[in-house]
Amino acid sequence: MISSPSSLVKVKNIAEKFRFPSQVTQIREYGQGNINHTYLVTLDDEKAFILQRINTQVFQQPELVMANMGILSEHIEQKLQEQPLTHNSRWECPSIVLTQDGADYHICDAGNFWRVISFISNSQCFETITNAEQASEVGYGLGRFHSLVSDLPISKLADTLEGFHITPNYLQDYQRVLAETTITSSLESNYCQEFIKDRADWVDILENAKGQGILQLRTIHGDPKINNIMFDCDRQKAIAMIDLDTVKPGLVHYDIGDCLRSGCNLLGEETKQWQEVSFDIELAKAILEGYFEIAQGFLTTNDYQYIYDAIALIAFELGLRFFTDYLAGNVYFKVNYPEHNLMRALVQFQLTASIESQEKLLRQIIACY
Ligand code: GN1
Ligand code: MG
Repeated sequence: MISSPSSLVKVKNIAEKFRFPSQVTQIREYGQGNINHTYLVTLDDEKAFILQRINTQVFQQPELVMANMGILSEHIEQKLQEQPLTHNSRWECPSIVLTQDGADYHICDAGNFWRVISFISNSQCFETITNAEQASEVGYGLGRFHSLVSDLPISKLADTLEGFHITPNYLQDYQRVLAETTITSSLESNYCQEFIKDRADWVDILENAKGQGILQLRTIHGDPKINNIMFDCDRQKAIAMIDLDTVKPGLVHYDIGDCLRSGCNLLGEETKQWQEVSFDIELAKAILEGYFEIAQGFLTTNDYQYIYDAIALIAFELGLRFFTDYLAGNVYFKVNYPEHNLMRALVQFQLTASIESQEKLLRQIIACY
């Protein structure tokens, strides 16, 4: 979506409410987010910042998102000072830029919620992974993040998005929406319905383990898809995790699953060639290797038992969320055309099927750690 010049002028007026260290020279739309509206703000000294309009339909208490972000960055900064890193040496956490009034967000006249965070300097992200070295860095990045927050008590964080990654709830939503939808059936839609029906008995797997105390809640990122892992432009090492809106109590399994479902799909989640989608086992191996190298310090034996299921489940869950949104008339994820969410669902279901077909191999790889 391209902003019109007049809407960019409005965004510039919003930017003026924040305390940037020098003059703003350029503002443009930025990134591929499905929920918030994101702009890159460049200053006259070429420093960059991210200005975002938070989707308050999704994040209904955005001030809690900002409070979590503040707690998280303070924790990470303190931890890095106490125990400086030896591997990669550079790790950063985006920081909040305050408004002229000293607040961490601004509500504009139209009632929208805006915030500014720093852009990690000299960094870049990728939509797809191109080699095993990069994959291993992605795994390292998630592992480093989890390790840095492993002693951040979950009681300090608000639940900013209730039900997020609770797969059985998404199944219930789907069943309700399916019963009410006015979308006419199609071959693809019928395929999705069958795909979901065949897996309905398995959607509770992580929640049951959580309920039985086998898996425990920890601080998680919530959305560690690979374009949320920043690489140093020169050294090509993972140096930050961005998009911290969904940092909250959860299972690390959600994060591991999300990282692999996005990292091992070489065609990316926006492809229209859904039948060609597959899960690249070599990349999975490299991501897991990078991850476990760090994470074995805090993972328990029980945690390992559920990693295969998490990988398949989070791909399936995202497919279910996209398909439900398609049936509901595209009310949650931004879309470019009416069948966009259907196409995205087909991609995730194809990926799930590919993960399932490689279950034995994946379990063997996980068992090595
Ligand atoms: C959404 O907006 P974005 O791209 O950061 C979604 C994630 C999905 C992702 C799929 C809060 O994230 O859960 O995995 O789309 N975020 C929320 O691309 O629902
Ligand atoms: Mg996100």
